[in-house]
Amino acid sequence: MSEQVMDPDWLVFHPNPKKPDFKLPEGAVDAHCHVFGPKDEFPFAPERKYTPCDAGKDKLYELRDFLGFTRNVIVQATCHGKDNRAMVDACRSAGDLARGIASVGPEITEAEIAEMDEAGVRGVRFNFVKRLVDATPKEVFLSIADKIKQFDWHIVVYFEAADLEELEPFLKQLPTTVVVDHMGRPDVEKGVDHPDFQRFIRLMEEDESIWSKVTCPERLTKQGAPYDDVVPFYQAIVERFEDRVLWGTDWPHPNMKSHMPDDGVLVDYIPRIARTPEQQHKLLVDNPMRLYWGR
Ligand code: 0GY
Repeated sequence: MSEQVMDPDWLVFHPNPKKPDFKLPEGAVDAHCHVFGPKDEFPFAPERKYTPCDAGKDKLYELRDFLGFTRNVIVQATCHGKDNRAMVDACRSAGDLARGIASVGPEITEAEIAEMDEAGVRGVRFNFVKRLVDATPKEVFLSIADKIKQFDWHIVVYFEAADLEELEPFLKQLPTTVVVDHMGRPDVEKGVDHPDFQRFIRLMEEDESIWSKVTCPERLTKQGAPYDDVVPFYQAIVERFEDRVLWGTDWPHPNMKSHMPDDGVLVDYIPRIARTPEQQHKLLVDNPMRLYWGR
């Protein structure tokens, strides 16, 4: 897959989102978003599983300002593989207003980690979603974890609900804070009480180093907007673990096939995830600031 041509079924991010009615607290962080290219400057990786549209830092920061966010955490997207240049460039050009999560291999050196740290990177992502990446052996992930822990970085993991049972011992073994993307992607049709989601809740109860992103209703919903079917899942997590949750737009929404969400509508959904102003402040300001700007 070397040609840098957008996939024919690719949905491009919303061209003109609504201005949110929900007023974000001062200093709010969009703690899960990506940059794609632009491909002429930062080509997509040969091993990628999809070829997206361009969605560079300028567009991301325009959206940040329009929605009322102050800061971003930019997660390396799989279409860039382990070439972190687009993400690092975006972090550097935002000054202190962006942090990054990288994808790296076991060959990463301390000097390379230190250089990314200086640019604002604060962690690595381990991806277990089979449609996005080829599998990486757990020993390889553990060796990466061992290298990054000295930098006080943490680990973001992306997996699907059915895989948690197999992954649980590995997650407990990781030596840093572990942030789970999109609550481990529960199957919302199965309900909050299903053993797969209960396993995730139990894991967070047992292991205080595990955090959750309460993100992506547009990905998890089976009913579509206004995403009523996902609300109980968010509330189950936020009510129990309000000090260990993060929120982000997921702009530019890779691999959305059903519809492209309006980012302003996603911001307006936040009060259904975190119901009180105190919970909203923790979710959008205190928690991401502690994890990403704490030093
Ligand atoms: C997400 C979700 C997806 C993709 C990626 O890095 C990526 O390619 O994260 C997805 O397709 O579910 O978290 O943005």
